[in-house]
Amino acid sequence: MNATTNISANTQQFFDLEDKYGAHNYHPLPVVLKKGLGVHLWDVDDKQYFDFLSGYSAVNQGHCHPKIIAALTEQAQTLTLTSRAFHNNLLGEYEQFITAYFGYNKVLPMNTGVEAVETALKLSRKWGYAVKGIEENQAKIIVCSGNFHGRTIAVISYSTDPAAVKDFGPFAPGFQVIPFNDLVALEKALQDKNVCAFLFEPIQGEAGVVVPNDGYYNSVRHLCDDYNVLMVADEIQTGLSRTGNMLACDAENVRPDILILGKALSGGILPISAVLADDEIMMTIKPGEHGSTYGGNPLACKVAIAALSVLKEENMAATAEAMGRLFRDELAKLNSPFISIIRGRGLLNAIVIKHTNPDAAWELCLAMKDNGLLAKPTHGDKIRFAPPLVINEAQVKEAVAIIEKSLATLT
Ligand code: IF1
Repeated sequence: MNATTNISANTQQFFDLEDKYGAHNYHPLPVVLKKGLGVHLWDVDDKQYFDFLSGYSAVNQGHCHPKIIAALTEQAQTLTLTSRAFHNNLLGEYEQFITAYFGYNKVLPMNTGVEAVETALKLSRKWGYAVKGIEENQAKIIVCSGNFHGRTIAVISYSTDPAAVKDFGPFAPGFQVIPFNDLVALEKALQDKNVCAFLFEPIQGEAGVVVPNDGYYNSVRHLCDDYNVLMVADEIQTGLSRTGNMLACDAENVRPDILILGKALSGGILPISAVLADDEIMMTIKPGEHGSTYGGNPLACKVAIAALSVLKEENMAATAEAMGRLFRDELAKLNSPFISIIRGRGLLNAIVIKHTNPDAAWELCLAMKDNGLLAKPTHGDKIRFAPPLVINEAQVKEAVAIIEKSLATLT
C-alpha cells in the first residue's frame, strides 16, 4: 500500500504504537506530524509539508496562530472550567461578542460539531412543538442525501453513507432524506405539517465539496418561510471564512434561522461549537433541558473570541476568495488527463480523479506527501484541497507545482 513512500524506522514506531493500542477507526496517510505553524506542518523526521486539509477546516486561521495561542495560554493560567452550575466572568462577554458578530439574539455554546448539530435538532423539535404547534412526538426534520453532520446515533440515523451506519442501528426516527440541491423535492417535503426544520450543509463537505446551484440558499430561505419551517445551516465546515465569505450562506445574503458553528471557532485549538438563533427559537429551551459540562467554559470563551477576531483582522475571507480562485485556475492550467473535475468555493476545493486504477487518488496523495503536500482522498476518487486561510500567492503556486509533479507519477 505504501509502495511509493519511504517510511523511516523513526516514523514506523509511531504507527506501531497506534496500531497496537488505538482503535482502528481511521485509515490515515502514513505521516506522523509533530509541529505546525501557519500553512506548514512538520513530521517526526523534520520534513516540512503544506497542510491542505487544515484539520478538516478547523485550522482556518493557520496552525498555532500567535493571537489565539496567547489567549489560550493566558486564560489557561487563570481559570479553565467552572461548569454551568455557576456563572463565569467570560461567558456573557463571549455571548455578547458572538451574537453581535453573526447577528442573532442568542447563542448556545457546546464543544464538538456533532453536539452542536444535536443541539440544533433538539431546538428545532422544541420550536416545532412549542411555537409551530406540532402534535407530541410527530416532529419531522428534512435532511439531504450525501450529508455529513457527525457521528452520534441520532445524527447517523439520517446518514446515507453505508460505512457510517452499518451495524450501528437501530436508528432515531423523525428524519426524511431528500436529494441535495433539489428545490422541487424540498417543497414537496415541506408540505407535511409536521416538518419543523430543514437541516443542510451549504456546501457538502464529505460528499466531495458539492456546491449547489446559484440561488439555492435564497430559494431554501423562501420555501422555509412559506411553509413555516426552520432553515438550519450546518456551517461547521463551510463557515468562518473558508468559502470566501464569513458564512457560505452570505454568498446569497441569506440568514438561516439556526446557525451551527464548530471547527474553526477555536482555530483548531479546542473543540468549541455553537448554535445561534433568535429568542423565538432559543427561549423554548428551559433550564435543565439541555447542556454540557464543558460548553461555555472560560477557556473556550477566550479562545473563540480570539479565533473570530483574527478572521476579521486578517481579512481571511478575502484571502480565501482570492487564493481559492488562483488555486483552481492554476490547477486547471495543468490540463491533467487525470483530473476530471475541479470544484469548490474559496479555499474549500476538491478534484475528482479519473484513472483506471481505483486507488489512484490514494496513490496521488502518497506522492504529494513525498513531495511535501498533505491532502486526503474522500469516497475513493475525490481529493479535498483546503489549506489554512493564511496561504499566499507564492505558496499556492508552489503547492500546485507539487501537485503537478505528483500527478506525473500516475501512469
Ligand atoms: C471525522 C468529513 C470533514 C462536518 C459537518 C458536523 C461535523 C462535521 C459539516 C461534526 C465533521 C469531519 C469529522 C471528521 C471528518 C470530517 C469531515 F470528511 F467527514 F466530511 F471535515 F470534511 N458537520 N467533519 O463536516 O463535527 O463532531 O467532528 O466536531 O473523522 O469524523 P465534529
